[in-house]
Amino acid sequence: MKRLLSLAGAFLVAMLLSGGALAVDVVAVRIADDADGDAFQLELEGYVRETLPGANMSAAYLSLRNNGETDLQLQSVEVPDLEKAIADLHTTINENGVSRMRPLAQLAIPAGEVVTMTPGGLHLMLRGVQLRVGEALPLRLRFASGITLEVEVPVRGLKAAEAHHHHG
Ligand SMILES: [Cu+2]
Repeated sequence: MKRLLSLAGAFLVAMLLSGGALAVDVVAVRIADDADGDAFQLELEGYVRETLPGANMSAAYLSLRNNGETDLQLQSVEVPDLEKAIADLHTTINENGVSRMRPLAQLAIPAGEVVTMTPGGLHLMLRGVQLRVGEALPLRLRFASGITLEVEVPVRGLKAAEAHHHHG
């Protein structure tokens, strides 16, 4: 799925294609700037883990590939449909053999590179959510350049989520 828009007031709504259980969900976004030819080009895929019964915390794992020539800064993520839900960028560090999560002020996605969130690494911490397999969670990604991207990520089972597929 590709779109070409002007950067002026750019607001793009992209829906991840949802298929069968093993389907790869990918959305590719291109927003061209007529002025200097710099384009926002992002390929994004990901999933969110289901919540345990009675729990309201989860984590989402996104893979963001910057196909443009400008570095991107993901500043914040919101859950537009859930009033009490909070999404925070977290990284995981190892301190004397103990894994600890640390909030990230923003996430840089350098031009031509891919940033992949994984269990035990970078992730999107979610609070105030209850998610079941088969559902999709809408997320709103805000970038430093002012671009806002809305996506839906599929909810995967806890075991399926651990066995994250590899892709090229
Ligand atoms: Cu976390």
